[in-house]
Amino acid sequence: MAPTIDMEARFLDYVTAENKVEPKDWMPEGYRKTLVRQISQHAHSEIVGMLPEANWITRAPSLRSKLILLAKVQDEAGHGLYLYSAAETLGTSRDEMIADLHSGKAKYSSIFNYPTLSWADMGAIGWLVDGAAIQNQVMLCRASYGPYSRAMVRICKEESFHQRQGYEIMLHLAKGTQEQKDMAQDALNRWWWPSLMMFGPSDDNSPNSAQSMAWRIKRKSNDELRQEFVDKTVPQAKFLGLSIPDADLRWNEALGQHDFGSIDWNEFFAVVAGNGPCNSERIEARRKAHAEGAWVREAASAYAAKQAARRSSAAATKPQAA
Ligand code: BYC
Repeated sequence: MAPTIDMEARFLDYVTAENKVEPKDWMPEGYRKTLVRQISQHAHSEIVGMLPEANWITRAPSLRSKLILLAKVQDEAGHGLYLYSAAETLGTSRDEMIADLHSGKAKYSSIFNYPTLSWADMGAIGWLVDGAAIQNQVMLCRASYGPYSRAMVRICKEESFHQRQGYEIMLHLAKGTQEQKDMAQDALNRWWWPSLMMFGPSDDNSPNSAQSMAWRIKRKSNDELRQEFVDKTVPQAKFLGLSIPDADLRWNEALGQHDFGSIDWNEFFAVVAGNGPCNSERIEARRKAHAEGAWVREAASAYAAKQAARRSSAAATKPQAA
């Protein structure tokens, strides 16, 4: 049935009244496409995001930190799986989504284009990257699409643990020797601006925001969330005794928030266009892992087919009740 203007208007009223949309409900094609784009990009980010952290599992400085990092990286895999499942409810297959990541058609978060050069980067990622992710994702727990919002509730709980894990590493280093403090400062210097870029382009340059907010997918704008993140993170850096690498950062009494310097949008758009420093390495690692996992997918499908055949032959031979 072709959608009518009336159906679109009723849909808008429905989501404006804070009702959840479920997979079998009618929805505008643009709503479906926006969700597939955003949720699959989010899923890809979780999976690609495992790579820079996995780089440090074998080099974690203690058994305790190794176990925690391992658990965190496994959590990211889980987040990717909840999100791929949520996107599948919109009628897109996981194979299609993964093929789009591997071909470069689908994006993943710009932040995972940067290399992890020292152990302090594990702290900076947890503190800043997971901190930015929580800032953005708490609003997504109220997204109008039911499967996405429910996946986000669990993801946010785990992200809070990740953020604390990162802050603990930073605290340890910042209160340690001068060399450790320098490592922590260097990590903050390198991750600060890319973390601010995670929130996406500024509001006047964000083509999807207005419609996504009208549909109650996004609940706050990119700039609003970025500002909240800066205001929350500045006192945390102060507590660590580290300096945020921004000469223009200062408290604005009149506005009750921090002013901060301008983001290098040329760098952001270059990364998003596929020219990030680690993009080819990340995509190559994902392609390789997918190819090497083919036998697992084949074995799982063969097992599922065998179980289904057993169930149907058992049903056929079961004596019928009189
Ligand atoms: N990176 O109109 P806009 C994590 C794209 S995982 C790359 O504002 P929208 C973690 C955007 O897709 C964190 N691309 O878009 C994992 C759009 O592209 P199209 C991931 C970006 O969607 C492991 C274009 O730019 N979080 O935390 O309204 C370990 C215009 O932007 C980025 C999510 O995915 C970017 N940073 O708003 C540790 C959250 N920003 O139209 C941690 C869910 C923008 O050409 N996503 N683009 O396809 C969202 O909330 C929204 O999609 C965004 C962007 C706020 C990111």
